[in-house]
Amino acid sequence: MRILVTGGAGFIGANFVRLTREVRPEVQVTVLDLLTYAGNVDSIPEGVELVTGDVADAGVVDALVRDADVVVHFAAESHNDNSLDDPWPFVHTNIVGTFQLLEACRRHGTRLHHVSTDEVYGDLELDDPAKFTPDTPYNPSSPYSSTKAGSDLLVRAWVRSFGLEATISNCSNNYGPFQHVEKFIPRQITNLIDGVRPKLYGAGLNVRDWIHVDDHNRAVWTILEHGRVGETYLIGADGEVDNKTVVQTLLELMGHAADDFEHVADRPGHDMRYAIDATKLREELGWQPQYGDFRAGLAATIDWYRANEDWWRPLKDATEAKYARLGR
Ligand code: NAD
Ligand code: TDX
Repeated sequence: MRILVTGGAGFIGANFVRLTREVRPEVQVTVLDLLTYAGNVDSIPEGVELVTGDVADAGVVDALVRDADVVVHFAAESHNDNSLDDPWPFVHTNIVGTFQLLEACRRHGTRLHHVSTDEVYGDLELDDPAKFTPDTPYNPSSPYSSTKAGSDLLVRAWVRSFGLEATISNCSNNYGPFQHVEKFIPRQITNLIDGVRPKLYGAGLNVRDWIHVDDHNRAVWTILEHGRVGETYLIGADGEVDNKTVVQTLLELMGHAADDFEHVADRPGHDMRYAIDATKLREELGWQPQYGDFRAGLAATIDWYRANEDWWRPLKDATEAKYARLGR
């Protein structure tokens, strides 16, 4: 099998390539990645073919899709704070890029798996007993989540109108190695390594449904192998935790007092809570998460950032300069 992985130099895509080498060594992997600020060649294991190019470039995409049996589409602009600062790259990559990929898959009759997010469903109240299901109406809040929602709708339309063989997954917040230091957990770990206090947006009551990146990527493989074409699968591991508790756990694991953090300005339009009901994935396809213990997963992630300072150090100053400009 020849598989094209878009965004394979980013956090989840690179972990997907690494997992694939481990669990499906016979699969031939090609990565298409623009190597934006979020892409890092050092995240891709040796021996994997990397094509540096734009998923919105029809010519590049057509040639790669023609040679692939399956496409897994991770490439995206992925950070909410950036989308509030400058939305255009999100429209370009998430909407136009997905469109070009869909057209190439249509021309060549290629199977596509589209990787998306739970943020397309908007947010939930803290005391709402509900979780997101595949029937929850789309209600995105930010330029990031609205462009991801738009890309999902394009995929659905290409399935229905053109018979494209595609599946979609919407996953909750991922953590693990190789995540950019702009994101919540790596930002606080690397701040603490640098002797800087963690920064909590607003009161820190917002809840995210954390899943280890390998559990996400194993679910993607499960959907590729057993998922029904045209279906949407929600991926989540029942990992709801509020941001303040995440920061306090990191502080404790790294040997600091539980109140050694600071509150900073809140994110505009900040979604309150995400929560995934993954019953369909669990019952129809038999997937189960392997990382049940979030605290242990955080400890392993801290160890990874401590051991891999060469990987994140070059990103840190520019990231914090951007946050200083945004007042966060
Ligand atoms: P990331 O920002 O770490 O990586 C994105 C990758 O895409 C980078 O390597 C970047 O260089 C590449 N890229 C950006 N624009 C491109 C373009 N025009 N052409 C080719 N490559 C381009 O993101 P991530 O956290 O790894 O997220 C991967 C996917 O998973 C995204 O589609 C995201 O919406 C989705 N997702 C992420 C999470 C999460 O918690 N991080 C949760 C659910 C879904
Ligand atoms: O310094 C911070 N302090 C803080 O309190 C940062 C960077 C974030 N936060 C808060 C905001 C969120 O409530 O932490 C939470 C997580 O923030 P992010 O890491 O920016 O993730 P989020 O906005 O929840 O989106 C993530 O999950 C869904 C990914 O970035 C998306 O790509 C994915 O679709």
